[in-house]
Amino acid sequence: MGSGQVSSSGFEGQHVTVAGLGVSGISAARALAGLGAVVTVVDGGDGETHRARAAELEAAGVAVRLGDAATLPEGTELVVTSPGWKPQSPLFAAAAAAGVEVVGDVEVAWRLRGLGGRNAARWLAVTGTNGKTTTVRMLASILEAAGLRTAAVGNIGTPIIDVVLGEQEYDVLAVELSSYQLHWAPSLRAHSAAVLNLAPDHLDWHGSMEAYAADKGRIYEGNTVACVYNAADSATEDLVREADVEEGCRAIGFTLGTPGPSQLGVVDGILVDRAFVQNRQKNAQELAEVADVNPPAPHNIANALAAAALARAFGVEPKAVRDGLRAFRPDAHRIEHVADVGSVAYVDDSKATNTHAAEASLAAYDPIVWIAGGLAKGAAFDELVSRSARRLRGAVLIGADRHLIREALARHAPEVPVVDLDRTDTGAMLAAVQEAAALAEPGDTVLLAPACASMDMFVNYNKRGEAFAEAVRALAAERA
Ligand code: UMA
Repeated sequence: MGSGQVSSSGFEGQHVTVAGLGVSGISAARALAGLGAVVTVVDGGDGETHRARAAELEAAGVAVRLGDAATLPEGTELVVTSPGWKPQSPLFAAAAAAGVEVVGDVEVAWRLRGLGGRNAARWLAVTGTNGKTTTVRMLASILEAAGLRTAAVGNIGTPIIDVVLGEQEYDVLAVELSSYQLHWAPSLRAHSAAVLNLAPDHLDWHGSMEAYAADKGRIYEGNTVACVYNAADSATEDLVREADVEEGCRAIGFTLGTPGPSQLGVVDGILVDRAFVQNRQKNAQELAEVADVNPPAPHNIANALAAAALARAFGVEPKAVRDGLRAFRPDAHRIEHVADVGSVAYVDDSKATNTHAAEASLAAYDPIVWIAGGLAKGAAFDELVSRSARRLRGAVLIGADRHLIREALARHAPEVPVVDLDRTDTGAMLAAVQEAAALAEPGDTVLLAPACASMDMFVNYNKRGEAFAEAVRALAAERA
């Protein structure tokens, strides 16, 4: 960081409290201390990991207070929160009482953007209940294919402050934003943004579906070129209508059917653009073939169309859309075929952390032995279970909130055999796979699609997926 930046950031000498000692809190604390702020990090945790992280930050001149997430440090002038902290947290009530502003790390990144003349790259932003990580990665792949300097950042795991303040220069950023991050980023103004879909999720954090939708809708505020919505999900279009955008910014829909004017869609196996073409009443531009999308499942084609719309809004040529989609490789743990053991397929969709995502993967197989459960985050399971019931051979339930799924199964699929694993330790996955194998018949699919978050049993959904794959390998070895 050059001294020019330090003198112009506005943070020097400011007393900043950073809430959270996780990925975003560490990034924010380091960056703000580097800009001359007087930083204190607070965190409710006080375990070994927290202490190790605290020691590292303290060595970098940051004060850390563990084990108390409620008291506002004396003299705080600004609170920078990590996304996971609920708005009702006592720390924020204390901040409000003291007249202290609370913002998120994304807001800080937005305010620092272009500081010292660097990294004023425009942001193409993506949110939605499901598909955002895939879409952002597809978008980055397309932008790269167009020869642009870009990165996939944000909720995907790379703290955006690090990118904005980093040494590397970018032309444009593909930014994944969660509803939490959007809640705490009031002045964010993306070049263009997409809301992929809206289904109940994180209701414990937001308090209601309305509040969740309103936070998602913030992504469209101040867009300059395009607000991209899902034509099959009217709630996303409603959010565009409600947004206050720059003069001339357009609403662009994506659809798995034939696109109308100002839409991208699919005609005879071809992804076509009727939005960013001359005379869109009559013309359509071919972008890629459905077969270029990896994997070409319906929800993923929708993701590809949203990514293509954002890239086209940024001026990317059709050929780069095709090349970028072809070069894209999907994430691990997203409907990933792990192995066949006997004549049973084992599929890992650990990434299905909510009911909407689980429903998409349950729709893809028949018959299924379903491994589900974890942290429900305020969700209800009746719709998911009633829609999927006829495809279920059996269910194996794990995790803290498994009783909610068990009750929904009892209501809507009483004939489906259920194994309720009364344990939340990491080793429970091995037992779950064994139980699922016992229920499965030749030709079935054992599908890990938890419909819940993983943090009651695992560090994250990657670790949950890895535990599943390991258990499947153990099963294969046992049966070899
Ligand atoms: N903590 C408290 N009190 C609280 C809540 C948390 O003290 O009330 C502390 C915890 O002890 C922990 C820290 O805060 O030390 C964790 O903060 P965090 O939960 O905000 O997590 P980070 O490690 O900072 O990661 C966050 C995102 N996590 C969440 O939004 C929950 C990551 O998204 C993101 O990749 C990262 O910032 C970088 O931007 C993860 C996620 O699960 C992947 N996102 C949700 C999703 O995609 O559904 C929204």
